[in-house]
Amino acid sequence: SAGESDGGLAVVTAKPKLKRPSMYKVVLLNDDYTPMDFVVHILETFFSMTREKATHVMLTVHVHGKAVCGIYTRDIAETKAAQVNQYSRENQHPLLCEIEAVD
Ligand code: TYC
Repeated sequence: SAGESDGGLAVVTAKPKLKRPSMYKVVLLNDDYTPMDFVVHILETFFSMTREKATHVMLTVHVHGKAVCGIYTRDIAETKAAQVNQYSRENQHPLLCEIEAVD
């Protein structure tokens, strides 16, 4: 604390140095083998998308090679990507989810 010679009644003037956390995109990558229905299921389950939104994002990945599923703090983004990759492997699909820093 600032001010040690006042018997505990200092006006503490230190500024709280708060930084917004760095944000990370969770990105889904295309492959030739994962069924479209499984990708839609992933987007509904792990990213709380409606069927319509999930279908649109899945088709964006299918056509363009990748798409952003969501933007989160680093810990949440890492956990989402790890959960998607583990669940995909458990179901024997090669689907890949990655994170990348927001510019
Ligand atoms: N390209 C896959 C297919 O034709 C579908 C697919 C979409 C796979 C999105 C992965 O992230 C993905 N069955």
